[in-house]
Amino acid sequence: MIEAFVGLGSNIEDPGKQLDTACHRLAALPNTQLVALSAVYESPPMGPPDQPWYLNACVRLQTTQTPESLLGALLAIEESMGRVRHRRWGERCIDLDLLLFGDSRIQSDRLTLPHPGLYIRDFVLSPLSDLVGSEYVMPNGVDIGTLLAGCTTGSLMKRDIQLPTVDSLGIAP
Ligand code: A4P
Ligand code: MG
Repeated sequence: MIEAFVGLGSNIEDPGKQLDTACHRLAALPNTQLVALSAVYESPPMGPPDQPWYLNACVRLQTTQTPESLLGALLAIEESMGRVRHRRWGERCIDLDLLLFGDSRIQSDRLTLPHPGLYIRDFVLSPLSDLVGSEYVMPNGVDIGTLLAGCTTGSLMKRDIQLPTVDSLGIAP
């Protein structure tokens, strides 16, 4: 089993509900267990400012899939949830980013690992920190706490939105 982390984001069509639905679909992936979920965070959009604020979260998976097959599964979930690509960094009902896949480093047309935005986005680092702790050392050799201190936006807020529990997803580790 390889450990993988997936970042979830949504800013249209009831974002809290979208994150909930995505968690259920991630938990149903073949050869994969969803073992932990972060809190939910809200932040202003990175990118075009004329779009709603985002909700973000992160989940921890254990999987025997390959990175490429897991990415394909994430894109299939996005499609099944009706994602339409409008513009770069634009509004989306669901975005599923493969943040880390074990210690894989990949740079291909289709997949970059670790995810290129990982080290500089508080809306990715804070939920990830919920799952691994702020002292966790990232593949670039820097711990999450230090990376978070270097993020400039400072507008991230934890929201009182409950994602499903691992038990309620029916797949207790
Ligand atoms: N791709 C390559 N590597 C990966 C990976 N590690 N995980 C490729 C996921 N996908 C990866 O993705 C385009 C292609 O990236 C995929 O087909 C896949 O083959 P996309 O989701 O269609 O494109 P995008 O999301 O519009 O662009 P980009 O640059 O991936 O944006 P991000 O990084 O996903 O950021 N503001 C806030 N506050 N919170 C957010 O979550 N998200 C974004 C999008 C913009 N602003 C935001 C947020
Ligand atoms: Mg994406």
